[in-house]
Amino acid sequence: MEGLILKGVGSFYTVLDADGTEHVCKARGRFRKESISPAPGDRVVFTHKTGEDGSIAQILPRKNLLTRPAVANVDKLMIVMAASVPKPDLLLVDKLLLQCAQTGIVPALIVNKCDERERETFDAIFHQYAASGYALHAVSAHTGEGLDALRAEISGSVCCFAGQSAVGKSSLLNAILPELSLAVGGLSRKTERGRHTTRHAELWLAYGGALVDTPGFSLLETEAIEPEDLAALYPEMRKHAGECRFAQCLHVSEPGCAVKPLLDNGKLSRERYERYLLILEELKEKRKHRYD
Ligand SMILES: Nc1nc2c(ncn2[C@@H]2O[C@H](COP(=O)(O)OP(=O)(O)OP(=O)(O)O)[C@@H](O)[C@H]2O)c(=O)[nH]1
Ligand SMILES: [Mg+2]
Ligand SMILES: [Zn+2]
Repeated sequence: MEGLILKGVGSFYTVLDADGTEHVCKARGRFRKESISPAPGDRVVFTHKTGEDGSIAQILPRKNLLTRPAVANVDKLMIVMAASVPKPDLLLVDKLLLQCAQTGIVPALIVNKCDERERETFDAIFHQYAASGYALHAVSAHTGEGLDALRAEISGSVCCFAGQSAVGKSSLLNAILPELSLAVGGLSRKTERGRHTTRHAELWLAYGGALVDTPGFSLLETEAIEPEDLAALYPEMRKHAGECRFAQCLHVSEPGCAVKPLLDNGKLSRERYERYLLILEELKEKRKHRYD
């Protein structure tokens, strides 16, 4: 029979069948040998007998796979940040956006805790991503601000919520789906960081699709990016890259570059460009080591 994995704890998986019944299943040893593990979001073939644990026999082909934690077949990645604390890590946000661009997962930027927005943090996020064209939502799990727009955004797709610990991913899911009562944590007063309240990725069917809560960051399993290909993964740079004098322009200091001038007319955020340069250096370093 075919089913959908909702969650996995240890070596036990909860599989939902077409009738809406949940079955606890173990994965067959074969998967471990092939070093592939079933993940929430996987469509699987499984067998079961009354009174016994079921058994996952086959994982159907995947569209994509997020890792740390593993989630399969994701349509949209909701990248959640806080408008107050913890302070957003925009380098990580940019890296997640790049991985989405590589894999075709549609990202949306969600700025939560807008009820206690700190002007600088909030404005920085909106200014730096305005030119990218990515969906950008200001929300509050506590007051309900922006949640209707967020519901419309997630409708009909498998949406994975990712982002630093304590930005309010679980709180948002609780607010969107009143029947959920996910555990919500707090910030350590000393470090202003979260404590990883959510331990496992878990999937809930909702709004004609599914919502996935995750602990902390999900990084995608993607191919290495060649430095020359990096800018094409930024929507606001891609639009102009063909206008540079050199086809291989990295938009650093080449003459006749059509991308760098965008900084002066506000069509490219300076902060996001500075982080582009950092990532570009990282990719060049990585390539050096790959061919060492
Ligand atoms: N002011 C305010 N606080 C919020 C909001 N949403 C969540 N919080 C608080 O932020 C803290 C962390 O919330 P969680 O929902 O546990 O955060 P999380 O992203 O799921 O964290 P992990 O599971 O550790 O990854 C809790 O103290 C929440 O009450 C909000 O909209 N406004
Ligand atoms: Mg959580
Ligand atoms: Zn250029």
